[in-house]
Amino acid sequence: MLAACDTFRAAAVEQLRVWADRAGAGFVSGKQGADPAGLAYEALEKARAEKSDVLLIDTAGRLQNKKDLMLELAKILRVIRKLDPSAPHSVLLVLDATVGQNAHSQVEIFREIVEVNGLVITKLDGTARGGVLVALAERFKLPVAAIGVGEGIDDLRPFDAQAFARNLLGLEAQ
Ligand SMILES: Nc1nc2c(ncn2[C@@H]2O[C@H](COP(=O)(O)OP(=O)(O)OP(=O)(O)O)[C@@H](O)[C@H]2O)c(=O)[nH]1
Ligand SMILES: [Mg+2]
Repeated sequence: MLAACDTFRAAAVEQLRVWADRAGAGFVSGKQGADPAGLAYEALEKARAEKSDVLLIDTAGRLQNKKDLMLELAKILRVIRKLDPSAPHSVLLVLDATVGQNAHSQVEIFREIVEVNGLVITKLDGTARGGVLVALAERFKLPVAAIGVGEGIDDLRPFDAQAFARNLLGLEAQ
């Protein structure tokens, strides 16, 4: 099930609804501007009631220097823990590879607010900056959960270190 907790950006909900439909997943959304934490709580209740295997809570993109938005992220965690103290079972930080070295400060600051335990690096198709992933892995010891190499449904791929390293060096896939 997908929960559209980016209630901030106007098109975010409809965009996610399309992906939920394509993937055959359940979908939970609220009004624009609704409290993301309250919505996440409702989504977790619904996912449990419907016995969904996985609930993905999509939160709004934010710059790490926006204090209120960072605190909002912490609130989402506090609120869903009222239903399940062990939630969330995974916190993935999605980084756009085109930001290059700026990714370091993003990971650093997000980790102070929430327990990030995996990275997703997108837009590796459009950049020669994929090397930042190596630096992040080395520095933060965070697993890379997935990489994005395009806009299609199959373009969010599991990360394969060997294949990624060969590609980075311009070697053929094995
Ligand atoms: N080429 C390419 N485009 C991508 C990739 N991942 C996402 N996009 C496109 O980038 C745009 C933004 O993607 P979103 O998924 O909305 O990004 P987001 O991280 O949710 O953005 P915010 O929530 O607004 O911060 C969309 O048009 C996507 O189709 C990728 O790996 N490669
Ligand atoms: Mg988004």
